[in-house]
Amino acid sequence: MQKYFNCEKVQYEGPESKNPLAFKHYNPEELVDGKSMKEHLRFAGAYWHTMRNALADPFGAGTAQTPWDDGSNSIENALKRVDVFFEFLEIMGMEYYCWHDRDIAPELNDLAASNKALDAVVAKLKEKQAETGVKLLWGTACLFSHPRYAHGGATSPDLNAFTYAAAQVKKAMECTKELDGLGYTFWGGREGYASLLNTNMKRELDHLAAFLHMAVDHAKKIGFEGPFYIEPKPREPSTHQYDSDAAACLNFLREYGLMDKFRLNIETNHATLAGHTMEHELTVAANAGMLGSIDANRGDPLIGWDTDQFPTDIYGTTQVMMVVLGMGGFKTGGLNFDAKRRRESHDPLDLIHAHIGGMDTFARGLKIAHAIREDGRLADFVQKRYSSFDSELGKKIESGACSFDELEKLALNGGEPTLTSGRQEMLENLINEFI
Ligand code: XUL
Ligand code: CO
Repeated sequence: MQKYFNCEKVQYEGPESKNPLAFKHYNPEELVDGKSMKEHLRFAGAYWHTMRNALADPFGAGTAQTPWDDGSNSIENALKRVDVFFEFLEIMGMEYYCWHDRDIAPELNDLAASNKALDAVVAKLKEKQAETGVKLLWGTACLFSHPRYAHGGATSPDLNAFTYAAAQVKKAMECTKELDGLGYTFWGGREGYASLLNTNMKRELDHLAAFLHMAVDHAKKIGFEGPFYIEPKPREPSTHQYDSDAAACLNFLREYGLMDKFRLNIETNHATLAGHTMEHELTVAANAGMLGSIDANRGDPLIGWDTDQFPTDIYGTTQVMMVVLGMGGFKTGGLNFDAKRRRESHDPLDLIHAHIGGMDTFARGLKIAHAIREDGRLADFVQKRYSSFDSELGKKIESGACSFDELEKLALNGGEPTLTSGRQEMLENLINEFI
Protein backbone atom coordinates (compact mmCIF):
# COMPACT_ATOMS: atom_id res chain seq x y z
CA MET A 1 0.00 0.00 0.00
CA GLN A 2 1.18 3.48 -0.73
CA LYS A 3 1.16 6.16 1.93
CA TYR A 4 -1.64 8.41 0.67
CA PHE A 5 -3.51 6.27 -1.85
CA ASN A 6 -5.12 3.00 -0.96
CA CYS A 7 -3.59 1.08 -3.89
CA GLU A 8 -0.40 -0.24 -5.45
CA LYS A 9 1.35 0.89 -8.62
CA VAL A 10 -0.98 0.24 -11.56
CA GLN A 11 0.25 -2.65 -13.71
CA TYR A 12 -0.53 -3.74 -17.25
CA GLU A 13 -2.59 -6.94 -17.11
CA GLY A 14 -3.88 -7.08 -20.68
CA PRO A 15 -7.36 -6.92 -22.24
CA GLU A 16 -8.65 -10.04 -20.45
CA SER A 17 -8.07 -8.62 -16.96
CA LYS A 18 -11.12 -7.76 -14.87
CA ASN A 19 -9.06 -5.82 -12.32
CA PRO A 20 -10.38 -2.23 -12.30
CA LEU A 21 -7.01 -1.02 -10.98
CA ALA A 22 -4.98 -2.45 -13.88
CA PHE A 23 -4.20 -1.22 -17.39
CA LYS A 24 -5.86 -3.32 -20.06
CA HIS A 25 -4.19 -1.63 -23.03
CA TYR A 26 -1.48 0.75 -21.83
CA ASN A 27 1.68 -1.30 -21.68
CA PRO A 28 4.40 1.36 -21.25
CA GLU A 29 7.33 -0.55 -22.75
CA GLU A 30 5.42 -2.24 -25.59
CA LEU A 31 6.69 -1.11 -28.97
CA VAL A 32 4.37 0.43 -31.54
CA ASP A 33 6.13 1.19 -34.81
CA GLY A 34 9.52 0.78 -33.13
CA LYS A 35 8.85 3.21 -30.27
CA SER A 36 7.53 2.42 -26.78
CA MET A 37 3.98 3.39 -25.90
CA LYS A 38 5.18 5.65 -23.13
CA GLU A 39 7.45 7.53 -25.54
CA HIS A 40 4.61 7.96 -28.03
CA LEU A 41 2.11 9.16 -25.47
CA ARG A 42 4.21 11.14 -22.97
CA PHE A 43 1.44 11.32 -20.36
CA ALA A 44 1.50 14.20 -17.91
CA GLY A 45 -0.44 14.73 -14.68
CA ALA A 46 -2.06 18.14 -14.17
CA TYR A 47 -1.28 19.47 -10.70
CA TRP A 48 -4.34 21.74 -10.62
CA HIS A 49 -6.97 19.09 -11.20
CA THR A 50 -5.22 16.28 -9.34
CA MET A 51 -4.18 18.19 -6.23
CA ARG A 52 -6.23 21.38 -6.11
CA ASN A 53 -9.59 20.81 -7.73
CA ALA A 54 -12.23 20.65 -5.00
CA LEU A 55 -14.78 19.45 -7.60
CA ALA A 56 -17.17 22.37 -7.05
CA ASP A 57 -19.61 23.27 -9.81
CA PRO A 58 -21.61 26.48 -10.38
CA PHE A 59 -24.40 25.10 -8.16
CA GLY A 60 -22.51 23.48 -5.33
CA ALA A 61 -19.43 23.35 -3.15
CA GLY A 62 -16.53 20.99 -3.60
CA THR A 63 -16.78 17.33 -2.64
CA ALA A 64 -13.19 16.10 -3.17
CA GLN A 65 -11.74 14.16 -0.25
CA THR A 66 -8.12 15.12 0.35
CA PRO A 67 -7.24 13.56 3.70
CA TRP A 68 -3.59 14.68 3.35
CA ASP A 69 -4.52 18.37 3.05
CA ASP A 70 -5.05 20.51 6.18
CA GLY A 71 -6.98 23.09 4.14
CA SER A 72 -4.56 25.88 5.07
CA ASN A 73 -2.72 28.28 2.79
CA SER A 74 0.60 27.39 4.43
CA ILE A 75 3.84 26.49 2.73
CA GLU A 76 4.01 23.29 4.84
CA ASN A 77 0.69 22.17 3.39
CA ALA A 78 1.92 22.98 -0.13
CA LEU A 79 5.08 20.94 0.48
CA LYS A 80 3.05 17.99 1.69
CA ARG A 81 0.95 18.05 -1.48
CA VAL A 82 4.15 17.60 -3.48
CA ASP A 83 4.74 14.25 -1.74
CA VAL A 84 1.15 13.19 -2.42
CA PHE A 85 1.35 14.22 -6.08
CA PHE A 86 4.59 12.36 -6.69
CA GLU A 87 3.12 9.25 -5.06
CA PHE A 88 0.19 9.61 -7.45
CA LEU A 89 2.54 9.92 -10.47
CA GLU A 90 4.40 6.82 -9.32
CA ILE A 91 1.19 4.81 -8.98
CA MET A 92 0.19 5.81 -12.52
CA GLY A 93 3.68 5.41 -13.99
CA MET A 94 3.43 8.94 -15.40
CA GLU A 95 6.73 10.58 -16.22
CA TYR A 96 5.63 14.18 -16.83
CA TYR A 97 3.56 16.81 -15.07
CA CYS A 98 2.32 20.39 -15.50
CA TRP A 99 1.48 23.18 -13.06
CA HIS A 100 0.27 26.74 -12.59
CA ASP A 101 2.34 28.74 -10.09
CA ARG A 102 -0.67 29.13 -7.78
CA ASP A 103 -1.45 25.38 -7.77
CA ILE A 104 1.89 24.41 -6.35
CA ALA A 105 2.39 27.31 -3.92
CA PRO A 106 0.06 29.67 -2.05
CA GLU A 107 -0.53 33.26 -3.11
CA LEU A 108 0.42 35.25 0.00
CA ASN A 109 0.04 38.89 1.05
CA ASP A 110 2.38 40.40 -1.49
CA LEU A 111 4.31 39.35 -4.58
CA ALA A 112 7.64 38.99 -2.77
CA ALA A 113 6.10 36.61 -0.21
CA SER A 114 4.34 34.62 -2.93
CA ASN A 115 7.64 34.35 -4.84
CA LYS A 116 9.38 33.09 -1.72
CA ALA A 117 6.69 30.44 -1.21
CA LEU A 118 7.17 29.37 -4.82
CA ASP A 119 10.91 29.05 -4.33
CA ALA A 120 10.36 26.74 -1.36
CA VAL A 121 8.00 24.46 -3.30
CA VAL A 122 10.13 24.52 -6.44
CA ALA A 123 13.13 23.39 -4.39
CA LYS A 124 11.10 20.41 -3.19
CA LEU A 125 9.79 19.65 -6.70
CA LYS A 126 13.36 19.70 -7.94
CA GLU A 127 14.36 17.12 -5.33
CA LYS A 128 11.41 14.90 -6.19
CA GLN A 129 12.18 15.15 -9.91
CA ALA A 130 15.78 14.12 -9.27
CA GLU A 131 14.64 11.23 -7.07
CA THR A 132 12.06 9.87 -9.53
CA GLY A 133 13.17 10.98 -13.00
CA VAL A 134 9.81 12.71 -13.53
CA LYS A 135 10.02 15.76 -15.83
CA LEU A 136 8.12 19.01 -16.02
CA LEU A 137 6.26 19.08 -19.37
CA TRP A 138 5.32 22.73 -18.87
CA GLY A 139 4.71 25.39 -16.29
CA THR A 140 2.33 28.33 -16.45
CA ALA A 141 1.16 31.31 -14.39
CA CYS A 142 -2.40 31.65 -13.17
CA LEU A 143 -3.50 35.05 -14.47
CA PHE A 144 -7.21 34.42 -14.04
CA SER A 145 -8.19 33.51 -10.45
CA HIS A 146 -7.18 36.53 -8.41
CA PRO A 147 -9.63 39.52 -8.49
CA ARG A 148 -6.81 41.81 -9.73
CA TYR A 149 -7.12 40.00 -13.08
CA ALA A 150 -10.87 40.49 -13.43
CA HIS A 151 -10.18 42.53 -16.60
CA GLY A 152 -7.36 40.26 -17.77
CA GLY A 153 -3.61 40.16 -17.20
CA ALA A 154 -1.66 40.98 -20.34
CA THR A 155 -4.82 42.55 -21.83
CA SER A 156 -5.98 44.41 -18.74
CA PRO A 157 -6.76 48.10 -19.40
CA ASP A 158 -5.00 48.80 -16.09
CA LEU A 159 -1.24 49.23 -16.35
CA ASN A 160 -0.73 48.08 -12.76
CA ALA A 161 -2.48 44.77 -13.39
CA PHE A 162 -0.43 44.31 -16.59
CA THR A 163 2.75 45.00 -14.63
CA TYR A 164 1.81 42.52 -11.90
CA ALA A 165 1.03 39.89 -14.55
CA ALA A 166 4.43 40.47 -16.18
CA ALA A 167 6.21 39.99 -12.86
CA GLN A 168 4.20 36.85 -12.16
CA VAL A 169 5.00 35.34 -15.57
CA LYS A 170 8.68 36.25 -15.19
CA LYS A 171 8.81 34.33 -11.93
CA ALA A 172 6.84 31.35 -13.29
CA MET A 173 9.22 31.17 -16.27
CA GLU A 174 12.20 31.21 -13.93
CA CYS A 175 10.67 28.39 -11.85
CA THR A 176 10.03 26.42 -15.05
CA LYS A 177 13.64 26.92 -16.06
CA GLU A 178 14.84 25.90 -12.58
CA LEU A 179 12.92 22.63 -12.98
CA ASP A 180 14.25 22.03 -16.52
CA GLY A 181 10.72 22.42 -17.85
CA LEU A 182 10.36 21.41 -21.49
CA GLY A 183 7.83 24.14 -22.28
CA TYR A 184 5.90 27.09 -20.89
CA THR A 185 2.19 27.64 -21.57
CA PHE A 186 0.01 30.71 -21.98
CA TRP A 187 -3.69 30.08 -21.64
CA GLY A 188 -5.48 33.41 -21.85
CA GLY A 189 -8.12 32.73 -19.21
CA ARG A 190 -9.26 36.34 -19.07
CA GLU A 191 -7.35 37.68 -22.07
CA GLY A 192 -10.45 38.72 -23.97
CA TYR A 193 -13.53 40.71 -23.18
CA ALA A 194 -16.95 40.55 -21.61
CA SER A 195 -18.26 43.49 -23.66
CA LEU A 196 -16.88 45.43 -26.63
CA LEU A 197 -18.59 48.58 -25.28
CA ASN A 198 -15.72 49.13 -22.86
CA THR A 199 -12.95 47.45 -24.86
CA ASN A 200 -10.26 48.71 -27.21
CA MET A 201 -9.58 45.41 -28.92
CA LYS A 202 -6.68 46.66 -31.02
CA ARG A 203 -4.89 48.10 -28.03
CA GLU A 204 -5.42 44.94 -25.96
CA LEU A 205 -4.00 42.75 -28.72
CA ASP A 206 -0.99 45.06 -29.09
CA HIS A 207 -0.43 44.80 -25.34
CA LEU A 208 -0.68 41.01 -25.42
CA ALA A 209 1.92 40.90 -28.20
CA ALA A 210 4.24 43.26 -26.29
CA PHE A 211 3.83 41.00 -23.24
CA LEU A 212 4.71 37.86 -25.19
CA HIS A 213 7.72 39.56 -26.80
CA MET A 214 8.97 40.41 -23.31
CA ALA A 215 8.56 36.73 -22.42
CA VAL A 216 10.64 35.77 -25.48
CA ASP A 217 13.34 38.27 -24.47
CA HIS A 218 13.34 37.02 -20.90
CA ALA A 219 13.61 33.40 -22.06
CA LYS A 220 16.74 34.35 -23.98
CA LYS A 221 18.11 36.12 -20.93
CA ILE A 222 17.64 33.16 -18.56
CA GLY A 223 18.50 30.49 -21.12
CA PHE A 224 15.03 28.93 -21.29
CA GLU A 225 14.86 27.23 -24.66
CA GLY A 226 11.17 26.73 -24.73
CA PRO A 227 8.92 26.39 -26.64
CA PHE A 228 6.15 28.63 -25.42
CA TYR A 229 2.69 27.21 -26.01
CA ILE A 230 -0.50 29.14 -26.64
CA GLU A 231 -3.60 27.18 -25.64
CA PRO A 232 -6.65 28.16 -27.72
CA LYS A 233 -10.07 28.46 -26.09
CA PRO A 234 -12.94 30.58 -27.42
CA ARG A 235 -14.59 31.81 -24.24
CA GLU A 236 -15.46 31.02 -20.65
CA PRO A 237 -15.16 32.87 -18.39
CA SER A 238 -14.84 35.70 -20.96
CA THR A 239 -17.40 36.27 -23.73
CA HIS A 240 -14.59 36.11 -26.25
CA GLN A 241 -11.01 35.03 -25.71
CA TYR A 242 -8.40 36.37 -28.14
CA ASP A 243 -6.83 32.91 -28.48
CA SER A 244 -10.23 31.60 -29.59
CA ASP A 245 -9.10 28.75 -31.85
CA ALA A 246 -6.00 27.41 -33.58
CA ALA A 247 -6.50 29.58 -36.68
CA ALA A 248 -6.96 32.76 -34.60
CA CYS A 249 -3.82 31.95 -32.59
CA LEU A 250 -1.77 31.36 -35.73
CA ASN A 251 -2.98 34.62 -37.21
CA PHE A 252 -2.05 36.49 -34.03
CA LEU A 253 1.39 34.89 -33.82
CA ARG A 254 2.09 35.66 -37.50
CA GLU A 255 0.81 39.22 -37.28
CA TYR A 256 3.04 40.00 -34.32
CA GLY A 257 6.16 38.11 -35.44
CA LEU A 258 5.98 35.41 -32.76
CA MET A 259 5.88 32.22 -34.87
CA ASP A 260 9.44 31.14 -34.07
CA LYS A 261 9.24 30.64 -30.33
CA PHE A 262 5.63 29.53 -30.03
CA ARG A 263 3.70 26.34 -30.69
CA LEU A 264 0.08 25.48 -29.91
CA ASN A 265 -1.20 23.36 -27.03
CA ILE A 266 -4.54 22.05 -28.27
CA GLU A 267 -7.23 20.94 -25.81
CA THR A 268 -10.12 18.70 -26.81
CA ASN A 269 -12.84 20.41 -24.79
CA HIS A 270 -11.70 23.84 -26.01
CA ALA A 271 -12.00 22.65 -29.60
CA THR A 272 -15.58 21.58 -28.88
CA LEU A 273 -16.39 24.96 -27.33
CA ALA A 274 -14.97 26.65 -30.44
CA GLY A 275 -17.44 24.71 -32.58
CA HIS A 276 -14.70 22.57 -34.10
CA THR A 277 -13.69 18.96 -33.83
CA MET A 278 -10.42 18.20 -32.05
CA GLU A 279 -9.25 16.65 -35.31
CA HIS A 280 -9.82 19.98 -37.05
CA GLU A 281 -7.89 22.00 -34.47
CA LEU A 282 -5.00 19.54 -34.46
CA THR A 283 -4.88 19.50 -38.26
CA VAL A 284 -4.85 23.32 -38.49
CA ALA A 285 -1.96 23.44 -36.00
CA ALA A 286 -0.02 20.55 -37.55
CA ASN A 287 -0.38 21.93 -41.11
CA ALA A 288 1.40 25.07 -39.94
CA GLY A 289 4.12 22.98 -38.25
CA MET A 290 2.85 24.44 -34.99
CA LEU A 291 1.32 21.51 -33.07
CA GLY A 292 3.35 21.36 -29.88
CA SER A 293 1.36 19.63 -27.16
CA ILE A 294 -2.10 18.41 -26.20
CA ASP A 295 -4.38 18.88 -23.21
CA ALA A 296 -6.19 15.57 -23.19
CA ASN A 297 -9.80 15.58 -22.04
CA ARG A 298 -13.29 15.74 -23.54
CA GLY A 299 -16.48 17.72 -23.15
CA ASP A 300 -20.05 16.59 -22.70
CA PRO A 301 -22.28 17.02 -25.77
CA LEU A 302 -25.18 17.96 -23.49
CA ILE A 303 -23.38 20.54 -21.35
CA GLY A 304 -22.21 23.83 -22.83
CA TRP A 305 -19.21 24.47 -20.60
CA ASP A 306 -15.68 23.19 -20.20
CA THR A 307 -16.44 20.00 -18.27
CA ASP A 308 -12.85 18.73 -18.60
CA GLN A 309 -13.89 15.09 -18.49
CA PHE A 310 -11.40 12.27 -18.82
CA PRO A 311 -10.94 11.07 -22.41
CA THR A 312 -12.83 7.77 -22.75
CA ASP A 313 -13.92 8.01 -26.38
CA ILE A 314 -11.81 5.60 -28.45
CA TYR A 315 -12.87 7.18 -31.73
CA GLY A 316 -11.66 10.54 -30.44
CA THR A 317 -8.27 9.33 -29.21
CA THR A 318 -7.77 7.49 -32.51
CA GLN A 319 -8.27 10.75 -34.41
CA VAL A 320 -5.83 12.53 -32.10
CA MET A 321 -3.18 9.87 -32.52
CA MET A 322 -3.63 9.84 -36.32
CA VAL A 323 -2.53 13.50 -36.36
CA VAL A 324 0.25 12.99 -33.80
CA LEU A 325 1.69 9.99 -35.72
CA GLY A 326 1.20 11.91 -38.96
CA MET A 327 3.50 14.69 -37.76
CA GLY A 328 6.12 12.20 -36.59
CA GLY A 329 5.24 12.28 -32.87
CA PHE A 330 5.67 14.78 -30.05
CA LYS A 331 8.96 16.61 -29.69
CA THR A 332 8.82 18.64 -26.49
CA GLY A 333 5.08 18.15 -25.91
CA GLY A 334 2.92 15.33 -24.63
CA LEU A 335 -0.57 14.37 -23.46
CA ASN A 336 -1.41 16.38 -20.36
CA PHE A 337 -4.51 15.19 -18.50
CA ASP A 338 -6.21 18.54 -18.06
CA ALA A 339 -9.18 16.55 -16.79
CA LYS A 340 -11.15 16.31 -13.59
CA ARG A 341 -13.42 13.76 -12.01
CA ARG A 342 -17.17 14.32 -11.81
CA ARG A 343 -18.34 15.92 -8.57
CA GLU A 344 -19.82 12.58 -7.54
CA SER A 345 -16.44 10.77 -7.86
CA HIS A 346 -14.88 12.39 -4.87
CA ASP A 347 -12.59 9.85 -3.22
CA PRO A 348 -8.84 9.56 -3.96
CA LEU A 349 -9.23 6.19 -5.67
CA ASP A 350 -11.40 7.88 -8.31
CA LEU A 351 -8.29 9.79 -9.40
CA ILE A 352 -6.64 6.46 -10.17
CA HIS A 353 -9.66 5.04 -12.02
CA ALA A 354 -10.00 8.24 -14.05
CA HIS A 355 -6.38 8.24 -15.19
CA ILE A 356 -6.39 4.50 -15.94
CA GLY A 357 -9.33 5.15 -18.25
CA GLY A 358 -7.63 8.07 -19.99
CA MET A 359 -4.34 6.23 -20.45
CA ASP A 360 -5.98 3.03 -21.68
CA THR A 361 -8.15 4.99 -24.11
CA PHE A 362 -5.11 6.73 -25.56
CA ALA A 363 -3.20 3.44 -25.74
CA ARG A 364 -6.04 2.03 -27.85
CA GLY A 365 -6.14 5.19 -29.96
CA LEU A 366 -2.41 4.83 -30.59
CA LYS A 367 -2.64 1.18 -31.62
CA ILE A 368 -5.68 1.76 -33.82
CA ALA A 369 -4.18 4.85 -35.49
CA HIS A 370 -0.99 2.93 -36.19
CA ALA A 371 -2.96 0.02 -37.67
CA ILE A 372 -4.93 2.37 -39.94
CA ARG A 373 -1.71 3.96 -41.14
CA GLU A 374 -0.06 0.56 -41.72
CA ASP A 375 -3.10 -0.64 -43.66
CA GLY A 376 -2.70 2.34 -45.96
CA ARG A 377 -6.15 2.25 -47.60
CA LEU A 378 -7.24 5.55 -46.06
CA ALA A 379 -4.10 7.47 -47.05
CA ASP A 380 -4.23 5.85 -50.47
CA PHE A 381 -7.81 7.00 -50.99
CA VAL A 382 -6.97 10.59 -50.06
CA GLN A 383 -3.90 10.60 -52.25
CA LYS A 384 -5.92 9.33 -55.26
CA ARG A 385 -8.66 11.87 -54.60
CA TYR A 386 -6.18 14.64 -55.48
CA SER A 387 -4.33 12.75 -58.22
CA SER A 388 -5.60 15.02 -61.02
CA PHE A 389 -3.35 17.67 -59.46
CA ASP A 390 -0.34 15.36 -59.98
CA SER A 391 -0.50 16.26 -63.71
CA GLU A 392 1.70 18.90 -65.39
CA LEU A 393 -1.12 21.42 -65.15
CA GLY A 394 -1.75 20.57 -61.49
CA LYS A 395 1.91 21.11 -60.69
CA LYS A 396 1.84 24.43 -62.54
CA ILE A 397 -1.13 25.57 -60.42
CA GLU A 398 0.37 24.39 -57.15
CA SER A 399 3.64 26.16 -57.86
CA GLY A 400 1.80 29.42 -58.55
CA ALA A 401 2.80 29.53 -62.24
CA CYS A 402 -0.67 29.34 -63.79
CA SER A 403 -3.11 32.08 -64.80
CA PHE A 404 -6.89 32.52 -65.09
CA ASP A 405 -6.44 33.11 -68.87
CA GLU A 406 -4.86 29.69 -69.30
CA LEU A 407 -7.50 27.93 -67.21
CA GLU A 408 -10.34 29.74 -68.98
CA LYS A 409 -9.11 28.40 -72.34
CA LEU A 410 -9.02 24.87 -70.95
CA ALA A 411 -12.45 25.16 -69.36
CA LEU A 412 -14.03 26.48 -72.56
CA ASN A 413 -12.80 23.41 -74.46
CA GLY A 414 -12.85 20.80 -71.68
CA GLY A 415 -16.57 20.29 -71.14
CA GLU A 416 -18.24 19.49 -67.82
CA PRO A 417 -16.01 18.03 -65.03
CA THR A 418 -16.90 14.43 -64.08
CA LEU A 419 -18.26 14.15 -60.55
CA THR A 420 -16.59 11.43 -58.46
CA SER A 421 -17.75 10.18 -55.07
CA GLY A 422 -16.07 11.28 -51.83
CA ARG A 423 -17.03 7.88 -50.34
CA GLN A 424 -17.38 9.30 -46.84
CA GLU A 425 -19.55 6.43 -45.60
CA MET A 426 -17.21 3.84 -47.07
CA LEU A 427 -14.31 5.47 -45.21
CA GLU A 428 -16.30 5.63 -41.98
CA ASN A 429 -16.86 1.88 -42.35
CA LEU A 430 -13.17 1.39 -43.00
CA ILE A 431 -12.25 3.21 -39.75
CA ASN A 432 -14.75 1.07 -37.84
CA GLU A 433 -12.97 -2.06 -39.08
CA PHE A 434 -10.11 -1.03 -36.77
CA ILE A 435 -11.97 0.30 -33.71
C1 XUL B 1 -8.58 26.06 -18.74
C2 XUL B 1 -7.39 25.31 -19.08
C3 XUL B 1 -6.17 25.61 -18.30
C4 XUL B 1 -4.90 25.57 -19.08
C5 XUL B 1 -3.69 26.04 -18.33
O1 XUL B 1 -9.68 25.80 -19.51
O2 XUL B 1 -7.41 24.48 -19.97
O3 XUL B 1 -6.12 24.78 -17.20
O4 XUL B 1 -4.62 24.28 -19.54
O5 XUL B 1 -3.84 27.32 -17.82
CO1 CO C 1 -5.94 23.11 -20.65
